Amino acid sequence: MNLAIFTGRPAFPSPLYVGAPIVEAATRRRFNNYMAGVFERNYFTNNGPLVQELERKIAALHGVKYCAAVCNATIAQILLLKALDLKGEIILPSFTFIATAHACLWQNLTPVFCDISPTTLMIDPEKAEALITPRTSAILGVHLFGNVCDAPALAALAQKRHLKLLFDAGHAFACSLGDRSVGGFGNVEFLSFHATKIFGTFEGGATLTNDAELDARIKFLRNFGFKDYDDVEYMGLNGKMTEASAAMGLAALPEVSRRIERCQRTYGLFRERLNGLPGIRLHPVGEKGRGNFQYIVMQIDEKEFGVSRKVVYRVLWKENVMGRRYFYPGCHGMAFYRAAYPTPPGRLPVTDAVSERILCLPSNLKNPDRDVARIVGVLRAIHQNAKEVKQWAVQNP
Ligand code: T4K
Repeated sequence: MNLAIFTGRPAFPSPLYVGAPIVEAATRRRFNNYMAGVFERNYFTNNGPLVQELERKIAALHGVKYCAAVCNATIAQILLLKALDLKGEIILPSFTFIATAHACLWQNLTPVFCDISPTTLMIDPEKAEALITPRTSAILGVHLFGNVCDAPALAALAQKRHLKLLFDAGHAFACSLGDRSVGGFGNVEFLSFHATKIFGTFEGGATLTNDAELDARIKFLRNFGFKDYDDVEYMGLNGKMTEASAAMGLAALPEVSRRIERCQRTYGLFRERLNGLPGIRLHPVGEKGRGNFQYIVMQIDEKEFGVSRKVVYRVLWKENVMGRRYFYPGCHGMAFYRAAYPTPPGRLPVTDAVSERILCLPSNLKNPDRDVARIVGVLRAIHQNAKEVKQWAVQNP
């Protein structure tokens, strides 16, 4: 049997990750040139010229008036929640990266977790409406896996109930719903430029808004709240982006379309090869607008596939295919939130079910044709040897 759990020989000699895009030679050259300028100027942070240039370009790319670049998306979210001076409760999906929930707590907001749609895997506006109370101050939608959530329905709801509307666009760089780009939905959105994103600046993030006052407040807040050299107007923090991160961003920006095309091609290869394999469903990307294909996500139906996601995940790791369970078990299922903000069992049925089935596949492959064929070969072998694989899992807990 052709599986490492039985033969001891993994399909891939070195691990394949869900992770950072391969940085192109041209990007590396441009980065070195930008950095030469940074050393020439001897100016490394505190709203430098490269940060400002990056902000202009990111705003233009997303068709919004204002962009504030910061050191990461978690800080972007903390800053914008503070800038909006939100209080009470905030409604957000539990099916997201933990930072989305944590950042709310830094503004003393109570997170109220909302279930997701089984089709989009993003916040369900109808379920969000049912969670509104007199203490609710905002709804926070999350655009996941390179798709845009139902922002128009959330906008109608926020307007009807006089709530602020924000979006975590950490996964949605350069994405759109129809022809409406991410960045212009709600009061404000924020992006992540973490190394593992389609557009990365090592660490980094940004807020996007068409509200001049809000943008100005975020920019004060990211610089300790300084109004001028000797006075602070707000309780700010240090959220500044460095010139080195901005250099990386400016160097990578010309490649974003090609990166998306490469990811889309890899996604297409997976779709082709997975076709006909029972119990595996590839999550659609870009069906309602422009997607960025940075995450290749599948759901595994244990009954049809023969083996649970939990076991598939373990076998793939043995094969050096480092899939990730984004976002298992959902924020509400993590120890801290179970203790501090317990969610009654069964209140988030779709989140619970999906987080048991989800698996993200490696997407930044050096040789996509060869690697996709081999990854899918491993999945087929698991399915074909389901009984033995399950026995192995029981014997090797
Ligand atoms: N909102 C959403 C929806 C998010 O997904 C995130 C972050 C945020 C907000 C917050 O954004 P930031 O504050 O981070 O800007 C990773 C990332 O660290 C995190 O940014 C990302 N989402 C999340 C989905 O993934 P981990 O804990 O899974 O990271 P780690 O170290 O396990 O790495 C993930 C994979 O990437 C591994 O397979 C290794 C690979 N990798 C990692 C690094 C650091 C690389 O290939 N190159 C690298 O440089 O969180």
